[in-house]
Amino acid sequence: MAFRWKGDLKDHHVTDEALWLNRRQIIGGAGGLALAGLAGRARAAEELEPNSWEEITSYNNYYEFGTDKDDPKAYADALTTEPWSVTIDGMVDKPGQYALEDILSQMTIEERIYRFRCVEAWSMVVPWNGFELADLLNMAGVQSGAKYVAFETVLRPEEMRGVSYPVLDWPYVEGLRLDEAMNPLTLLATGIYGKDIPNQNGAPLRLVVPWKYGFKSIKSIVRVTLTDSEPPTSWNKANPREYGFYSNVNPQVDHPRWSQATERPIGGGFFAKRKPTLMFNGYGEEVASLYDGMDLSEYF
Ligand SMILES: Nc1nc2c(c(=O)[nH]1)N[C@H]1C(S)=C(S)[C@@H](COP(=O)(O)O)O[C@H]1N2
Ligand SMILES: [Mo]
Repeated sequence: MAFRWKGDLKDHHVTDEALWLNRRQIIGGAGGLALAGLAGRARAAEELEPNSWEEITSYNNYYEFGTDKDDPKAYADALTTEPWSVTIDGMVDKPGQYALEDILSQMTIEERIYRFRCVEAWSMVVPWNGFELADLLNMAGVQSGAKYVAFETVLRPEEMRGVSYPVLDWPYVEGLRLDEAMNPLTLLATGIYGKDIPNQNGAPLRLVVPWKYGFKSIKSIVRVTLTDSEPPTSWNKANPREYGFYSNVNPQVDHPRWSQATERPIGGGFFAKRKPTLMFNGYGEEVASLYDGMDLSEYF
């Protein structure tokens, strides 16, 4: 079913977190998980307590706007996100430049509450709105030889003050194996708390892969390419010893400079009790089989 997200949003006046919480309570009380106008999906993660809008939108990583956690909120507004189009190319039946509006008119927007865990050992819980990456790939028609999906962030030096510094090799790029990309947990997010996704979180379209570290969730995507070889990824290029292609959340594999066994939930205060990190960020039941037979300390 087609769902015109932006139009519906304005109609429903979903303006803040309090309203969102209230709406969930009402719907929860009626005994259903499905949200009004949204196809809901029962997940253990739905029971997580989400972080506040303020926390989710003011402690960010988006190096195109600076390397400090508060830079994206301060500077990402400079990015023009309308109009927006995404080039889908490589091993697909229908390559081309797709207007985001046209893509959205064919996608079903859902709400998914996912654990989000960063490699620097902090974590949040985010109520995303988005659609399954698999739906976009199926729309473009994946050819039989394709094995990987490569993603690219927009590169606009005149709007992105951080790209004049060579902290990463711009544009930011990421990749997934095709089966990871097709997994129903993998989302392309367009919103948070029922509102349009703010620029600092990757407007208008960003990847969310809940069993992987945060840096896999590439922001402001302009290109999706199907390939038969493993694509380069920004953090792996910058430091291959510290960041692998897979980047699955794994408490047993430490980052060379810090332990990955526990995490600090954002919002609990800096001295809040650290929590043990869960294998695959708690999504093992859904994704562990993707890695059967692989040595995850080698393929980290
Ligand atoms: N284009 C781009 N995407 C990016 C990044 C970036 O610097 N540039 N940072 C990554 C990292 S390291 C993290 S932890 C997450 C942060 O997402 P959030 O700000 O929505 O929490 O975005 C990822 N996506
Ligand atoms: Mo990160």
